[in-house]
Amino acid sequence: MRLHCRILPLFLPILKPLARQRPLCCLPANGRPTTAPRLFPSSCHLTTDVPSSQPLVGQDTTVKVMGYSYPRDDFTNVTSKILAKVGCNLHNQAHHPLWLVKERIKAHFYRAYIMRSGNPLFSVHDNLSPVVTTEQNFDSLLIPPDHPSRKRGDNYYLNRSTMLRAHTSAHQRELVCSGLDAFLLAGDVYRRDEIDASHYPVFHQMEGVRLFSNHELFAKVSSGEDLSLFESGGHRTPQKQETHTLEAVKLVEFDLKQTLDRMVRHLFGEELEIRWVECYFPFTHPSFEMEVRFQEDWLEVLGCGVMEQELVHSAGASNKIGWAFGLGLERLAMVLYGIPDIRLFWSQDDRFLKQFCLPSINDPVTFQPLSKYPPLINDISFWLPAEGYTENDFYDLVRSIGGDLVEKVTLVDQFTHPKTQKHSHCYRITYRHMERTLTQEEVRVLHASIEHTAEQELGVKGRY
Ligand SMILES: *[C@@H]1O[C@H](CO)[C@@H](O)[C@H](O)[C@H]1NC(C)=O
Ligand SMILES: CC(=O)N[C@H]1CO[C@H](CO)[C@@H](O)[C@@H]1O
Repeated sequence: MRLHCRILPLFLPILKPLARQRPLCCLPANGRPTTAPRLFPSSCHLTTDVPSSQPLVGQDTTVKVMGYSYPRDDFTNVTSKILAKVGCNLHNQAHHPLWLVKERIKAHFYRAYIMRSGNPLFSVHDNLSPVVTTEQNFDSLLIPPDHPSRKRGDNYYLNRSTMLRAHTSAHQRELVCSGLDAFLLAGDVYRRDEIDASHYPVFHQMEGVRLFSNHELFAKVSSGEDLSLFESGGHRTPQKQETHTLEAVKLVEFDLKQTLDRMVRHLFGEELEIRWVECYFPFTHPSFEMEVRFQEDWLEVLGCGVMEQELVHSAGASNKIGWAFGLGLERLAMVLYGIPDIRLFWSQDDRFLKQFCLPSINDPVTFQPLSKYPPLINDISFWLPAEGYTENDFYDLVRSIGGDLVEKVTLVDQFTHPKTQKHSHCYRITYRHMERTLTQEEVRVLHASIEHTAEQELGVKGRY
């Protein structure tokens, strides 16, 4: 345990190396998948039920999540549809494509980085609660109090000081604090967002952190004992932070890029074209994004950088320097397995899941599309209230009522009335069920409920 840190409750199971895991194949001789015990609530599936008339968390004075009640306040904006996803942990569901990507990354790190004792260097944490304080999610990462990423419109708050984490980086400081120098962390993250084939308000991330002492970093450099990690009186430049020496930063940056290069080549193959783009994060400097060449395009797959020393210092590891990276598991799985729509990850359809029951996690597989059932498309137009309306509020409301039956919502038209100066929006909602054909009647009921609730909750005035 590091000095100066509050002691972490030991809810961080250190997972066993891969060799101890149960066999990977879930296809017995007769070719039918064994039904895994359903450990998660039915709301973890694609939502197929009829619309509920009370879409938003009701008038309760508390919000219940994972067996704990949080008093509501003026910041609370989590919906019951979102709360129902907490605890699903798709990344821990054996043979799920998100689990496959996580396991492949884990196996790679376990095999490629071994300590002298023979144990894996990186520990893996994939069971931390997604309920975090705003302090963890923002302040611990040096995100300023007025930073736009804190907006209520972009996050799910339980109350003013508690939220569903918006990124796995929310745990960096506490894990470093608990004494870890090298770890991977996977988990579900939550963001209010638009709705389409690549955006879903719940997704999964994997985070990696590695810290070095003076000795560890310079061990391979001749006369390395004369070099140091830190200097006083230095300046912040595009290459480095004020407290770091340039030689230390360059070695950390090299190790970071080499580690991630090896990881993505392990996933995509040696031939992969990779490029690094400089970018900005409040909690790393210098910072980079990795892009890979995929189907004629450059695709951003992860963000990373040299950890801000202030963060490392506040976690009680002042004598070390480190790197951190974060990646989206859905993004990687969609590319690796050719999965076209992010909502498919929530499918419990055997025709989807069965395709990922591979004898070995490294076996290549390309998703074969389920037959697509026809969409039903309905428009909704309304006058906006004079103030206080945001598009994300409407997306969230549609998601709350329509659940996964909503494939897409697009703003197709907007105009301002020349006389009254009132604004009007028209949205096109595409409804589609992944597993059967929707009826006009089902969609009519849903659509009417969206119209009605939008008037009640958002103060809009229907134009139908
Ligand atoms: C939010 O809820 C938590 C847990 O009940 C509580 O400890 C905290 O004080 C609440 N925050 C605010 C600002 O009320
Ligand atoms: C359900 C709920 O209260 N949602 C709110 C979440 O936060 C946004 C932004 O402030 C509000 O507009 C929503 O009404």
